[in-house]
This record gives sequence, structure tokens and C-alpha cells, in this order.
Amino acid sequence: MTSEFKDERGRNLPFVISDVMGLENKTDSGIRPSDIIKALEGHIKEGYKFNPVASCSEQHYNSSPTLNDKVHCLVFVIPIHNFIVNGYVDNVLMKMMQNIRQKACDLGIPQVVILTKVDLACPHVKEDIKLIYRSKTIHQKVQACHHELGVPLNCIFPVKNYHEERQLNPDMDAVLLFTLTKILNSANDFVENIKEPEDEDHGDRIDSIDFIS
Ligand SMILES: Nc1nc2c(ncn2[C@@H]2O[C@H](COP(=O)(O)OP(=O)(O)OP(=O)(O)O)[C@@H](O)[C@H]2O)c(=O)[nH]1
Ligand SMILES: [Mg+2]
Repeated sequence: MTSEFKDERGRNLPFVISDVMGLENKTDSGIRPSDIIKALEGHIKEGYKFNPVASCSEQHYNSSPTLNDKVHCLVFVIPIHNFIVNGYVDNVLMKMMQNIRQKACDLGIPQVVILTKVDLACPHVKEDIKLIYRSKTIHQKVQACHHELGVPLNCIFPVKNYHEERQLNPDMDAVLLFTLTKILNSANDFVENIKEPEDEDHGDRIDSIDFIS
């Protein structure tokens, strides 16, 4: 599902966020890693409902994706407690994520990891979200994520989502917006880097760039 966002005057902001089905470690359930890779490359048409037991059909396949159809930043969303001391709870899932990340690297797509549910991992952070970057438990899990998935430390963001709160909390917002800013900057850098050769040549080359060598 793709979400659009508006500013206070009702104008569309220049980015979208696409949420997809999660990965599962069981056969025939969860999104197929090969479909995620097709989505990264822009080959999956908008509105396609991912099917765990079949690959994206021809009807939903975009054989000539433009820059707009491609993913500009890949975001992994993982509950933080899935990282344990020097490891991850599920080797099968981690292998899938590593393969997807490798493909994103090959395509030059930046990656960010959001580690959710920090409140369940550390009672001090549950009490006061401002301690999120000082918690030893959270720090160890961020390190484990870095070692397991290979994503640089400055691209891994622990967060607590709104789930039971009835009011906005500016401290929670600060953490979430810090994360969103990093994602948008990474996506923007990706797009700008692709556009640069075009600007130098004064030609329209975006659609003709072949991402896979
Ligand atoms: N305590 C806590 N609960 C959270 C947090 N983030 C999400 N949740 C809860 O976790 C549950 C799952 O959240 P979702 O956003 O639906 O997770 P998802 O992985 O997208 O799930 P599917 O879309 O069903 O695949 C919900 O009940 C949320 O309220 C968090 O930071 N802390
Ligand atoms: Mg979801």
C-alpha cells in the first residue's frame, strides 16, 4: 500500500511511502523475497496485492520502469527484541534480509533499518523515551543489527511507535521525525545521484539507465 502525504495547505509532499507484506520464515507465507527485489527495481505495478504462493504475474509486471517506479530507499522494519546478544532470533529470516539487502546494494539503493518496540526491550526507555540513545540494551541490539545485517550504524534507528497513546508526545515525535528525515535524505541522495549524469549531459537519460550490470 502506498501512502501520500500533504502539507498544511493540502499540497502533496514530494515523496510516498510504500508498505508491503512482511517476510515470514515459513514456506508459502509472507512476501516472496524475489517479489521484493522486483519491487526495488520498479517492476511491480501500483496496487498489486503480494501473494505468498505465487510470483507477481505478467498483468502486474512493469517491464520498463521509470525512476518514479523504483524504490529510492529500502527500509527494514524489525522489532528490536528480535536481536539477541550477537545474533538474530531466526536464521532463515536473517538470510532472506541479507539477500534482499545485497540486491539493494547491487542496485545502489540506500538502506535504513527501523528497530521498533524499544519500550518492550528496555523499561527505562519505556519510562522516558529521551533515554533511547543512552540505553545500553538498545545500544547492544543496534550493534547486533549492524553485525548481522551489515547496515552501517548511522542507518539503524531505534523507535517507539504510537500504539496505545491517546496524545501526541513531542519526545516520541522527535525520535520518529529524526528517523524519517534520514530516510528522506537517503532517498533524495539516491535520486540526485542518478540525475547528475543527466544534468551534465543535458539529455534525458533517466529512463534508460540500466541498474543491473
Ligand atoms: N509496544 C509497542 N507496540 C508496537 C510498536 N509498534 C507497533 N506496535 C504494535 O505491534 C503490533 C503490530 O504492528 P503493525 O504495525 O501492524 O506490524 P506489521 O509488522 O506491519 O504487521 P502486519 O502489517 O500485520 O504484517 C500492533 O499491535 C502495534 O500496535 C511499538 O513501538 N511498541
Ligand atoms: Mg504492516
